[in-house]
Amino acid sequence: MITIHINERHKERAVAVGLSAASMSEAERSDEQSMDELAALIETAGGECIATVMQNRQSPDPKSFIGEGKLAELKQLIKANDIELAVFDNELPPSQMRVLTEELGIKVLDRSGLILDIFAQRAKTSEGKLQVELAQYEYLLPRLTGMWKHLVRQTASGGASPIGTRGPGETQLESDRRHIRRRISSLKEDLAHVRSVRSVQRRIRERNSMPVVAIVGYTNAGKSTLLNTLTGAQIPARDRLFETLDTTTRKYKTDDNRGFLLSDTVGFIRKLPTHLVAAFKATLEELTYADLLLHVVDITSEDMQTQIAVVEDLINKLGAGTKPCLLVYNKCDRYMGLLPHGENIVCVSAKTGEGMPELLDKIFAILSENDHRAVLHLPLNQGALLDLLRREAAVHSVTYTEEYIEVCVTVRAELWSRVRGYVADKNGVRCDER
Ligand SMILES: Nc1nc2c(ncn2[C@@H]2O[C@H](COP(=O)(O)OP(=O)(O)OP(=O)(O)O)[C@@H](O)[C@H]2O)c(=O)[nH]1
Ligand SMILES: [Mg+2]
Repeated sequence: MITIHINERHKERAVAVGLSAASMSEAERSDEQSMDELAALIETAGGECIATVMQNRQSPDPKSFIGEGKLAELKQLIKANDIELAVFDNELPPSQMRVLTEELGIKVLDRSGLILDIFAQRAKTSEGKLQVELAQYEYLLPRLTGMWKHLVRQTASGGASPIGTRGPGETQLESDRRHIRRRISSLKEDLAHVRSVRSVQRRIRERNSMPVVAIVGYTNAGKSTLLNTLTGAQIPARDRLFETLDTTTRKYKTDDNRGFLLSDTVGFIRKLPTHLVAAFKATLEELTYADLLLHVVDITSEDMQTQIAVVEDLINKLGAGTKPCLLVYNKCDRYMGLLPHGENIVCVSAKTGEGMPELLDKIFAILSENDHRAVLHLPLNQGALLDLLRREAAVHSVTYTEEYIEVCVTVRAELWSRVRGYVADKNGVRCDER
């Protein structure tokens, strides 16, 4: 007899629970869309969403959050379906999470905990790992008493560990809060170091005077696909939430030396744990230094307007609200409806390449708003400056005379101060359009 062994990883059976209470802010309430998204998050984390339970109340029950009756119903459902994990769509206060864990007798996570778990699973670079670990500890600190005892059993990381158990291991968690506080401050120091390395890189970049364009957007909108299409990068792009956690930057350059640096960033989602936003600030700092943001929107998503609002809110929170921004409606190849249009709007398909020329035109139009086009008369001994212009600016023509080198050039504002002293007499030659 031949036995075929299929190595199938056990998928934890989960129930998604959501509360919509009148006393909650609109963003905190659960609705059908946020529950669908929660189910997708459960799958992303490696679980299986077996059932969904929703509850409406005036305000959360101070003890059991969803109320006694609903709790009893949930218990039954869990028993009847061998459910091992309950995930709440709302952020659970530590005391209610403790009560729910005891009452239900299974693992209880909230949306923040689940997202943190996914991030822990995905973080690859040392910076990403530091950021996630910091966010996890800050999330855990107020929740230490009791509830994590049976949750966090073994050691950190590893793709096969149950949902909610990746990250800080048992030995660390069993030690006292002081230890965790110490760890938090050492993680913060490490991240500060990462930040200083970044600012050095940024200064080098500024000297190069390449403008920076940052791609932002809701998770799964197609940000990485766009970067890949424009620059030939090969970042994994998949139909999964939070595929990308690290910022990747690539150069886009035209034949005539115009170009920009294009950065892909971590996707946003509604109810993103505050600790995670704070921890990812170093990565997302890229946004505040960008010359232009491309806000990528999945036009096929039923939830598009909320997604746009969530991303805009986070852009504002990160201090990049005043940046020039293009709204890039993506996945137009799969959309049959009326396409939006407007000055700062482009409709594209990152997958088929449709709309890329128009997108690039708009990018260059915004980036070149502060450009200077001029005729320079460089002294003959300024060959090095001419070399710099050839590398960093768009040189339209070069003519050598006996007294000077005449250069017709378009330069970015950053480089202008280096060359403005050489601008030819106003009555001199004009720098004609090519
Ligand atoms: N039909 C279609 N699918 C697209 C398009 N752009 C991206 N996709 C698909 O959408 C899914 C998500 O794409 P990604 O590029 O990984 O999205 P992302 O915004 O980087 O996602 P995260 O990194 O998870 O935040 C993938 O399955 C892509 O193939 C498009 O223009 N048309
Ligand atoms: Mg991505």
